[in-house]
Amino acid sequence: MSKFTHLIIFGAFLTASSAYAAKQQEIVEHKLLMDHGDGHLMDMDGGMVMGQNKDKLPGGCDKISGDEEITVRAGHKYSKKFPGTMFAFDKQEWRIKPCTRLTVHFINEDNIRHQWMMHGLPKYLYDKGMFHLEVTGPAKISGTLIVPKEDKTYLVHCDIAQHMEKGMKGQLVVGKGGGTFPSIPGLTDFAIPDNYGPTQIAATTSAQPAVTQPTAAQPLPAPQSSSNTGTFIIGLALGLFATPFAVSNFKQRFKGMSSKDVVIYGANLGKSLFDQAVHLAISIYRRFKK
Ligand SMILES: [Cu+2]
Repeated sequence: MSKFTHLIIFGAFLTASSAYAAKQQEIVEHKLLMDHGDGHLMDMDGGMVMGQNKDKLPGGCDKISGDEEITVRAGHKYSKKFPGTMFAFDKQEWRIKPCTRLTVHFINEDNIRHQWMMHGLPKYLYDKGMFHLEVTGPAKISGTLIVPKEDKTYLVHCDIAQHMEKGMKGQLVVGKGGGTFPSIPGLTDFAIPDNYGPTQIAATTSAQPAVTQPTAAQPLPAPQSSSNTGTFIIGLALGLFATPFAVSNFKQRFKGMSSKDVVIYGANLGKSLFDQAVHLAISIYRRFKK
């Protein structure tokens, strides 16, 4: 075989193997994290744990009641069952007994950054009341915390801009829980409901105000077909008034130009004016045809 044939075979092999690798989308596990103290761990590849706590007991817990592990998956594909969302966790609620030592394995399946961020923890144990896992995917990262004794519902979300608003939101319920959060996909009511129902379409076509819809969900009225023509006429009028100024401008502009350049310039200007005139004629014709 010639050198050239070898090269082609090698190239084909490379293409096939890289395509296979892309299809597999291997989950990288971030295990070797550097401990920065106060439960803050990170590595140079963007893996981060904040609020790690394996041994400090929250107030009221005599001992760790038990060890639990949950695996949370994050990705665009989990949002598909929730209309109007773009991102989601595979589950929207986790239930844990008080004083449990909880290890969260967070698997980000997207090729972007996601977080599993829990809020409302006691600040004497958790900086800013947060426990937080973060990684650029596809990757896996794990962290551990001890949940307090009180019955409480904790907000969990991804804090990357717009990810929570687009669906990456859930809640961790300790004991019986307490309180609810709005807009958790499939779980709680939306703070601002989206509307994909037929009433919306009916309201738009009949141009009658939909009484039942909140104002925030109201669509803008469809632009009137005549408004374009109106704008154009105003523009044309302005253009005519401005012509004397334009002429003096042109005189200065043509200084030093050869006659050929002036002719080309004029031809281009003439063409654009002609196009506009045609456009005007067509819109006027359409208007009267109705
Ligand atoms: Cu995210």
